[in-house]
Amino acid sequence: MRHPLATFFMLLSTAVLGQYAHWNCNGTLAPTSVNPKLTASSVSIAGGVQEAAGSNRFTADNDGNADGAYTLDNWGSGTAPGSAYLEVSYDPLTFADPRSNVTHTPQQFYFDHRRSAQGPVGFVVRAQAGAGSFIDLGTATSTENFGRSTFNFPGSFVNLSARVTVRIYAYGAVSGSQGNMRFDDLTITGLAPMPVEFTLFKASAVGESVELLWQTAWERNSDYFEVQRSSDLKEYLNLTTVPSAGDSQTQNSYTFTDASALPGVNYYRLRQVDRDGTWAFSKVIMAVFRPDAAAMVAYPNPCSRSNLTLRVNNLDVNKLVIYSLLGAEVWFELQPQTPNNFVVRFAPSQPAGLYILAIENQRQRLWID
Ligand SMILES: [Ca+2]
Ligand SMILES: [Ca+2]
Repeated sequence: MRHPLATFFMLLSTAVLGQYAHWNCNGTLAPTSVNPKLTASSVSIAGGVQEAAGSNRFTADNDGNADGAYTLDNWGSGTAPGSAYLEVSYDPLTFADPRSNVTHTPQQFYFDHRRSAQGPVGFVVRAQAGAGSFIDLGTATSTENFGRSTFNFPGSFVNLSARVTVRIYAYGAVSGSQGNMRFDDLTITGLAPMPVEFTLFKASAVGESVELLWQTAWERNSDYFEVQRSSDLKEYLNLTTVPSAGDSQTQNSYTFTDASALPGVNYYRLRQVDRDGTWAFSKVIMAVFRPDAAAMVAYPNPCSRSNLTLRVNNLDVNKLVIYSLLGAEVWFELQPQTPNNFVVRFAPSQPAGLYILAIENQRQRLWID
C-alpha cells in the first residue's frame, strides 16, 4: 500500500573551490598537497632548460625556506617562447565503471617566481586537457624579486575526466643563455570534484513517512551525509546526519525515514561532506506525500507472532480485523508506538499461514511464519 509517488531528478550541484595540487619546491619536486580524488605529477622540464648545478638547484624561496625554490638555467635568448618549459600535471581517479570516474573543473594556476639579472624577462603559461591542444592561459613578466602570477583556466575546462597539464615557457634571457628563474608554490585550484558517485537516490512516500534510499558506487575520503528537506527548493532543513563508509570501492546503501514529511511536495537532497571539509550536493529528488489518503502498510511480510509493525494513515485502527482464509477471526494485541504506528502481537499458538489484514476498505495479505 503505497501512496502515489513521484520521483524527479533535477540538476542542482554546488561545489567549493579547493586545492587540486601543490608543489612547494622545498628541496623536492614531488607534490605536497593533493586532493584525494586526484594524483599530481612531479615537476618536470624539457626543451633544453637545465636544473641549476649543485646547491643552486634548490635555493631560498620567499617563505623562509633555504632550499625552498627550484632554479632552472639555460632558458635561451629568444624574445619569444621557445621549446623550453617546466611542466606539472594531475590526473583524476578512474575506475573500471566509467560512471564512477572523478570529474574535475580546474579554476586557477598560480606560482611564485624570481629571475636573475640576465633574465628570462617573461613567460607564457599553457594548459592542456587530456590529449587536446595546449591553450595559452596568458603571459607575465618576471623580476629580480619574488612575485606571484595567477592564470585562469579556460571555460572549456569543465567537468573534465582526463589529465590536465600545465607548462611554463620562460624566454627573453638578456645575456646569452645564462639567465635563471626560480619557481615556488606552483598551485592548481578547482571546484571540488564529486567525492562519491551516487548510483541511486530515491524517495518513496509510505504510510505517514517518506523513505529515502541512496547508494554509492564508491567513496573516497567521505565523512557523512546530511539529509536535507525543502518544500520550496529555497529553504532547506537539516533532517539528520548519516555517517558514510569513508573509503570504499564497493557499493554502499543508506536509508533514512522522514517521519515528519510535509503534506504535499517534499524535496530532498544530500549534502555529502568529506573529511577535509569539502562538500557537494546530490541532485534533488521529490516525493508527494498525501496525508489525506487512506493507507496502511504492514511489515515485515512474512512476519513472526511478535514483530509485525502496522502503519496506518487516515484509518481507524480500532476497525482492524485479521482473519484466516476460512474467515475465522484471529486474536491479536495492538501496542501503539506513535499515533500511526503499532506493533501487532499474535498468540504464541497462532498457526503459521496466510491471513488477511483489513481496516475499513484496505486489505493486505499477510504470511505468519
Ligand atoms: Ca612562496
Ligand atoms: Ca617553497
